[in-house]
Amino acid sequence: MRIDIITIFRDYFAPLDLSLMGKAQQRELLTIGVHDLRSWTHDRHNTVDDTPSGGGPGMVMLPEPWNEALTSVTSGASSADEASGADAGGVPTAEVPRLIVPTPSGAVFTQRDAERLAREPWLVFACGRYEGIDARFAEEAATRMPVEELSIGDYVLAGGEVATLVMIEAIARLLPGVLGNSESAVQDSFAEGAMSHLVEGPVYTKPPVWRGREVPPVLLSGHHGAIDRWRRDEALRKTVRNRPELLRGHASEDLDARDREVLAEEGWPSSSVDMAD
Ligand code: JET
Repeated sequence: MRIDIITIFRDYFAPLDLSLMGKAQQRELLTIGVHDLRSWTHDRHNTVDDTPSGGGPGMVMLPEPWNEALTSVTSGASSADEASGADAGGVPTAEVPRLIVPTPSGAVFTQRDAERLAREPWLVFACGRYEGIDARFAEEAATRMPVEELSIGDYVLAGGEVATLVMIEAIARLLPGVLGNSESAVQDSFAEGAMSHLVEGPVYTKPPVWRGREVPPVLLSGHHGAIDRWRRDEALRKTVRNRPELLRGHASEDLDARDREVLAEEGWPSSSVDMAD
């Protein structure tokens, strides 16, 4: 997969050279180009913003530098920061990328979006700042490529950079070969249930007793049936306590007698579970 990022703060993306993402890039499973929006300004102050039309606080990003940046990045033509070593190298892996614009007003990015976007050959992220990017930029871009405005959650960040990092990590760890064997095994075992209906319960490692606190004995019993059941109990308890809205989406036919017992212990009305169907 190829990913291009357009930003006024290239330094935000230094962590993409570390750990899993760094290894994925070294192994060429992932190619990331980070581009400075100011490379596509033409005035002496490299202006990227102006006052909001209609008045109001803050500043709005100008559409023209964004459009020039997107055109340049998606045509494979050389740009100022390619000359400065910013280019990820090579030719684009597909003719038309998908443009992602992180914004609090976008549709919420979920694991389903990560899975879907991990199947794309080429993504471009546009990191807005201030009060956002002039809306005509996304309209214009949409005449040339698919455009998605996505939110990582209901809070406001100073700019799209951190949201872009979040989405790239969620997407890239799903690319074939990116996770090592141990990590991919973990992923397989949770692939179906992960973040769809139940959150994961607690996990433990060695030592079996730490500061007087035991690992739950069932986990050391070697009884795999009992271990699976215990893990599901704990996942149900944690879900009802922390994320009850996930459980409301749980069809009652997916709940066995023991599930209902655990939920009743947590004070969850079984009638509400039935009503969710
Ligand atoms: C965000 C994403 O804050 C978030 O995104 C960054 C951001 C901040 C300010 C303006 C902005 O503009 C984007 C734009 O889109 C059309 O103009 C983006 C919070 N949750 N998810």
